Amino acid sequence: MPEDHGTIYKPKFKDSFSRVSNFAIIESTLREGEQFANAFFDTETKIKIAKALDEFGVEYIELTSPAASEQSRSDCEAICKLGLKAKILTHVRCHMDDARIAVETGVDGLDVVIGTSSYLREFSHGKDMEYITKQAIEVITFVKSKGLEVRFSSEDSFRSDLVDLLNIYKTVDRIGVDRVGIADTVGCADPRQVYELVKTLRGVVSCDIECHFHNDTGCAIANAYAALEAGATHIDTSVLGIGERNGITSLGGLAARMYAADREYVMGKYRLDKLREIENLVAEAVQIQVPFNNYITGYCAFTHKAGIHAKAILNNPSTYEILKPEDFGMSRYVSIGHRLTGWNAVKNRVQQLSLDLNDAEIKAVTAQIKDLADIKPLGIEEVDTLLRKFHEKVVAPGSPYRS
Ligand code: HCA
Ligand code: CU
Repeated sequence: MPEDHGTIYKPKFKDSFSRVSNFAIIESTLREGEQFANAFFDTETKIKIAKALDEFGVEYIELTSPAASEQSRSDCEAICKLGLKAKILTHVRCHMDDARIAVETGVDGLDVVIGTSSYLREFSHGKDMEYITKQAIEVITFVKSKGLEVRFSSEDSFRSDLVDLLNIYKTVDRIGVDRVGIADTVGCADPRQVYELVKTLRGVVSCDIECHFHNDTGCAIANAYAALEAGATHIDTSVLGIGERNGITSLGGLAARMYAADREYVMGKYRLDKLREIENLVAEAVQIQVPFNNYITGYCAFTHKAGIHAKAILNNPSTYEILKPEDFGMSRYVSIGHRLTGWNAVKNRVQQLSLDLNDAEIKAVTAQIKDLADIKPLGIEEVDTLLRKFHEKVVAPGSPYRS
């Protein structure tokens, strides 16, 4: 077992559902998210997003490199001055020029990255492993000498040579790096590969392990979970998953996944009820809609439709809900104006409207709803009107329904 260097790696194999406890979020909306096609964050928007993420409780906020542009540098300084609880990191190339600029901004740490895959070595920076290792040592030693936290990560880790990777991680661990990072830059990895790589790495380094997953093939959340199961300690996220191409692990998706694994731990750490507000803020800033099927906040995330589901949900929501909507400041909706509806769901609406109908009458009006909904679905107002009219007829003197 790696020794504890005062980092957050503290394995707790209580049971199969709490193996993943003890993780931190490195929220990268203001770095990876800036690489999203639509993104342009002015200073005010960056500050609003940083404050909202801080309120949510993310442990780290990662910012675009101050070497990227003059505005990026001054925005980075401005965010450092906000006095947030979250630690502020900036993401820089593994290069002394960038590191020198970054350490002067007031950040708590640097996330340093360099490409180690054969593609990147050949088509991007053109450097060999010996050169990369030398440069990594120089940059890490420099950042540590300034008293700042430093992470070293390899871009495109899953297409890098395993021996090269483990060697460089061992070296940087030995010289006191705080975290090593694995990045699935192209979104090619699957959960099993992730588990194996992180498990292997866990056996050779004693520092924390950060993971970064792109979502090109839809595995970004599952990969993050597999990484935590294998001993990773930090996961990179962005709000709504925005990032390069189709993005990375989303903050809300990771929150949902981790909540399902250990609700108390996740609720104790994060203000889950703030998620919707943060997502709306970012969606508006980058001019997109929150997707209909988004984790937790998608418009139908807590809508139950089929009669059988509705009946069980009304008896006990856990029957068909792994996430409790109220924990996220959301509410459940039982949809009844359609051909799949059932009388139990209609009965619930009748009770909400305080209409006096018995079970036989509710079954009769349910049949009417189904007949009409076979032609077109009904909105809730239409259903309510129908229920009220039915009720009027039922209670009218001489009604055939009640004798
Ligand atoms: C990129 C860089 C990065 C870096 C990830 C990391 C990636 O290609 O834009 O620092 O861990 O996906 O490799 O976002
Ligand atoms: Cu990335």
